[in-house]
Amino acid sequence: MTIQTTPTQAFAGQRPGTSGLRKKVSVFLQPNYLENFVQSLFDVLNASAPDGLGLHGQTLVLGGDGRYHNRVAVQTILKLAAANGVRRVLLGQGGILSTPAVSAVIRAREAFGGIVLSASHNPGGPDGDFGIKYNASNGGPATETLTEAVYARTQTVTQINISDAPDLAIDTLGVQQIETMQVEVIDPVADYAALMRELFDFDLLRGMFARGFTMRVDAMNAVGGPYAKEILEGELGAPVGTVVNATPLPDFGGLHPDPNPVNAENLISHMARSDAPDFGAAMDGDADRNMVVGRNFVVTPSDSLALMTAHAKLIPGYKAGLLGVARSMPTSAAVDRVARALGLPCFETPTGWKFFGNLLDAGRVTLCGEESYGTGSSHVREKDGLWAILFWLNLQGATGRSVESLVHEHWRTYGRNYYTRHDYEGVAVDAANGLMADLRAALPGLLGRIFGSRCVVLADDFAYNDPVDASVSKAQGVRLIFDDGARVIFRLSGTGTEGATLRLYLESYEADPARQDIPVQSALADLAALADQVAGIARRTGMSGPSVAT
Ligand code: VG1
Ligand code: CO
Repeated sequence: MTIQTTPTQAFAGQRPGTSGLRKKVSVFLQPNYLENFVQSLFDVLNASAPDGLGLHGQTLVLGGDGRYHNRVAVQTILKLAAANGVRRVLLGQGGILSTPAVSAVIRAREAFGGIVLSASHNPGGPDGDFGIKYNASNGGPATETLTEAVYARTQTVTQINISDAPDLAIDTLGVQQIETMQVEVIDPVADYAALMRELFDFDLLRGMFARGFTMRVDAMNAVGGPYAKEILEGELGAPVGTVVNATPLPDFGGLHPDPNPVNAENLISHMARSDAPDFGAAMDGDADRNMVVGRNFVVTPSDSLALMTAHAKLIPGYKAGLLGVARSMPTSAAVDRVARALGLPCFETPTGWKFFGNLLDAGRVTLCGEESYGTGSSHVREKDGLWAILFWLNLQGATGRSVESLVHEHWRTYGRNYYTRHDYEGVAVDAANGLMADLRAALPGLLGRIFGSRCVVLADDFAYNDPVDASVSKAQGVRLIFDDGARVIFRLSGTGTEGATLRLYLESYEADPARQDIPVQSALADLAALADQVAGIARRTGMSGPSVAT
C-alpha cells in the first residue's frame, strides 16, 4: 500500500451548519465530495495545531449512526487519515458510535478529536441525508472558528492525500495497521456505559426493574438501540423487549428518527393505552436527542431541563449541586425560574450544542438543554439521549413518583411555561430569507407595540457574546418578548437539506394552577396568530399552517 496524491476541485456549499455538513446522500456520493471535506479538515487541523505537529502522532475517534453510506465513508476516512499523519484511529465496531459516545471516547482516551458520521434526526437511506461533523479534544462540536476555517479550505483545496490500501475489517475488535497508522476497533458501548455507571444509581435502577417497573424505549431503528439494550436490558435487568426498534438500520426502517410526538407517534399511542408501561422514551438517529413520556403525557424538552435542574441533587452524579445551567435562546424560560430560585447562574446561548462547550469547559455550567429534545451535562460535550432517559428513570426511582406527577408538581411550584415549536418545512429559500429580512427591518417599530393585552418589551435579533472566549455570534434569531413573559421567536433551520425551514417558537407563562392544563396549541393560538400578523407567514410561504407542530 502507498499514499497517493490526487488532484481535486472545490465543491460549492461545503459550509457546516448548526451541526456539521449535512447533504443528500446523492450529493455525498459525488466523486471526491467526502474526500474534499475531510482533506480540508485535516489540512486545517495540521496547520492549526499549536505544537506545529498537527495530527502527527495524534489519535482520532471515528464512528457514526449506521445510516446509509456510513460503512463506505468510514473506509474512505481511514485511508485519508492514514495519508495525513494521524497515528491512531479508535473506530467504533462496524463503524458505529453514537454522538454522545464519540464525545465520551474522546474524553476518556484523551484523543485529539473525533469524526461523527451522522445527519442526526434527518431521514436516512439512499434518498435520505448523510452528514459529517468534527469534535475537538474536549469531546464537543468544533467551534464556528474551526468550521469556518474548514469551509474556507474546501474552497481552495487542490489535492487529496489518500492511501490505496484495501478496506479494513471494521467488524472485528482489535488492532490493524494501514500505512503507519493503527486502527483499533473498539466496543462502541463500553466507555459510554462506564460513564453512566458513575453518574446514576444503578443499584436503585436494578431494584426498580426487579420490582416490576415497566418501560418502553423506542430507538427508532437508529444507533441508540445497542446502547439502550446493553445498559437497560443487559446491565439493569429490564425485561427483553423494553427497547424496541433496537437494531440500527441504514434507512432507519423508513422511520424519521426524530423523537417528537409527531415522528415517534408509535410510542405516543403506546403510552396512551390502558396497559401502558410506567415510562416511555425515544432517541434520534445519533442518540443525542431524547423524548420523555409518561402515561399519556409528553414532557416538553424545556420542562425536562427545568425539572432536571430542580432535582439534580437526587442523582448521584450531581449530588454536590450544579455550577450553573444553560439553555439555547429559543428554549423556554422554565429553567430560568428554577435557576433563580436556586441561586444558579443561567446562560442563554444560540441554537446548537457547540455554544455550550466553552461554558462547560470553563466550569460555569453543569446542565444544558435545547427545546429540540436535547439535554445533556458536563459528563460529555454533546447532548445525550440515553443519559437523559437514565436521569428521568433515576429521578422516578429516587422520588417514587411518576413522570406526570413530577411535572404537575413542578408547574404548581414554578408556574407553567406553555411552549410549542411550529416548523414550516420546504419553504422556498427566497421567501424564507425575505421573511426574516423584513422582520429584522421591522424590529424598531415593534418595540412598545401593543397586541391585545400584551406589550412588546424587547424586539431584537439575538446576538451572543461568549463570556469565555469573547467571540460574538450575530443574527441568531428574531425575538419578540412581551411584558407578561410571553415570547415569539423566528429563525431559519441550519440542519435541513431541502429548501428552507422556518422555525417559529411560541411561549407563554401561566402561574395560576387552575389554568395550567389547557391543551398547548390552544393556549398558544393567540401568539401563533400574532406571529402570522407580524411576519406574514401564511402569505409568504403559501402554507396555511405549520408542517409540524410539537
Ligand atoms: C436543530 C435544532 C437544534 C439542534 C440541531 C442539531 O437545528 O433546532 O436545537 O442543536 O438541530 O441537533 P436547526 O438549525 O435545524 O434548528 V441534532 O440531534 O440534528 O445534531
Ligand atoms: Co441528533
